[in-house]
Amino acid sequence: MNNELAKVAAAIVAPGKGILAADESTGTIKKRFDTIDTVSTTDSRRDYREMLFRTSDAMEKHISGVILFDETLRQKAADGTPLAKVISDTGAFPGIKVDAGAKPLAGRAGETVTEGLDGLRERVAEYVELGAKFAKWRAVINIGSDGRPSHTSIHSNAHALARYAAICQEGGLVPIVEPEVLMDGDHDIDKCYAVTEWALKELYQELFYAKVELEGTILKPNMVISGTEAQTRAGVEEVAEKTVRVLKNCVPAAVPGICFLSGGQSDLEATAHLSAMNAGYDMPWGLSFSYGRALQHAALNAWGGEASNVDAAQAAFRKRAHMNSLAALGKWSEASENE
Ligand code: 5MM
Repeated sequence: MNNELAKVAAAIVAPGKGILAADESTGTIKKRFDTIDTVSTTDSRRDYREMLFRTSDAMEKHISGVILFDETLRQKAADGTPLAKVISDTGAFPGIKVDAGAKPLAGRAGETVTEGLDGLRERVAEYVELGAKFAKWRAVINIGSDGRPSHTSIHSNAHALARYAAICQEGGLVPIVEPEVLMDGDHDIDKCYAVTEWALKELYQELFYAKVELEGTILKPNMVISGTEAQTRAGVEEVAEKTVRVLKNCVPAAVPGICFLSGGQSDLEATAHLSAMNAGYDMPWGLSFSYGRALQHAALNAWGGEASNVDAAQAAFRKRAHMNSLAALGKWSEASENE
């Protein structure tokens, strides 16, 4: 077992800590900036992300790792300090998204397979030089009444995740494996359970075949949740119970940590669900967050692209980081939001 990888993975899920997912690709961050009427440029992306990484109290106390896009890992703060150093100075690990995105899966309309394995060994070596300690690869699984997901989608994505994870471990990065079952659709929570179970069973089978050491990995899954257009929506306790049940059925205890994506849940839903799981269940792994939107949404809106709003935006980020830290400890309640 590679002890260094195991140490980093364990530190990512230290009690009350979780990950800030700030790895939006250029297209996605433009969409986010469009919502606040801000032009996405190299500098505006740098200013926004630097503002988050320099949020005192949030980073040091609640954030163990930050997932970056390639551009950000190479960028310097306004004062010339590499952004990776700004992050590591707070005690958090810089991480890197290494996939090249979800691309159409030939022969399977509406489904994708995540690409990016070509040249990955060489990129991992460079990212280690640039200071990254962990990596992330996101697979996207769609649910649809037209037979989605197909076995091809589940299998191809799990296979790619396992090949990515093995290359990362060989090169010295902790792989975060992210098989995201999307919330999009009118399916109920039990359909989400069934598809999540299938995706996770296939993933751990492929990780085994690829000889990935589970102690040096982190899982980033979706929660088991109703589709966004579902006629009835499962409540917090049902989401917590079914999510913990599927994870206990599929994820070996050797995995040190599970950090959820937020997937389009509201900020409060993402926090409430995580807290209910940690408060109500004994689990063999650390259970925390790796949120993008649910950590950044309030801060992005408060910032609005204006330097004069930096204090308000940092206060908004600090608050969501604190609330999700409480949730990772199972200590959040609605009252916490007003304290
Ligand atoms: C932050 O968004 C990440 C990058 O998305 P694109 O590759 O589409 O630009 C995304 O992978 C993210 O890390 C996860 O989906 C979790 O983010 P959310 O917003 O679902 O918590």
